[in-house]
Amino acid sequence: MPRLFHSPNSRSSRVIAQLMQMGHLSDVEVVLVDVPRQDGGGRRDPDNPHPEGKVPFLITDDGQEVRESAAIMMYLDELFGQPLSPKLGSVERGAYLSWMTYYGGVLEPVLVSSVAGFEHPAFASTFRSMNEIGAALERGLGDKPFLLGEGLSVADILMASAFQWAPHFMPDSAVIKAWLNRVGAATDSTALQVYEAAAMKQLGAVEPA
Ligand SMILES: N[C@@H](CCC(=O)N[C@@H](CS)C(=O)NCC(=O)O)C(=O)O
Repeated sequence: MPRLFHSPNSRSSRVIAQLMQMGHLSDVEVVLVDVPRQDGGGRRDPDNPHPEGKVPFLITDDGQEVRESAAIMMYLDELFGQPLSPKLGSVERGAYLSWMTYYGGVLEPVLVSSVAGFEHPAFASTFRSMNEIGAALERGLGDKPFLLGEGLSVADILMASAFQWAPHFMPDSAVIKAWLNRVGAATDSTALQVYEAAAMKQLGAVEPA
């Protein structure tokens, strides 16, 4: 069974959301680990094998290490028969790969720099800004309910997670807000919250006094 290193209410929560959506949460061993939190709480967990102590982190059945949310989400989707992504050779495949790499290559750095209030010409010329991200999402969505068409995909779960984490940086766009609402409605946020609350409690219980 693959082992997923997860810390509740963190970037690994979207992997839990994906596994729930696919109905395969019980097919992965979820190992709860602590991480340092923005509020000064938490700690680097010695039980987390990620070389920098981050989550999510996946160890496959063959002992291979997979890092980065997008890679882990694509790996797990493929492992369980691609219920949440277009198959190889299908027309949406290019858009799917684009969104999955756009997340880590552009959205995450731009969002974090916005949250940090960091500005630099070299940064802006490399990644652009939240304005371009808003435009890319509006253009990508067009009239479609989800990024790749009629159905929810891991691209929606990953891209939307950024704005679920930082709602105040959500582009001021009716199209994007409606999409985020659709992603929320298509996923079971209550089940995730219940899972995360229990995980938080469990994690607290294993922390040293
Ligand atoms: N780009 C990475 C980011 C991973 C990341 O920064 N995770 C945070 C959790 S929200 C973490 O583990 N922080 C702990 C630390 O920085 O030590 C991904 O999406 O997988």
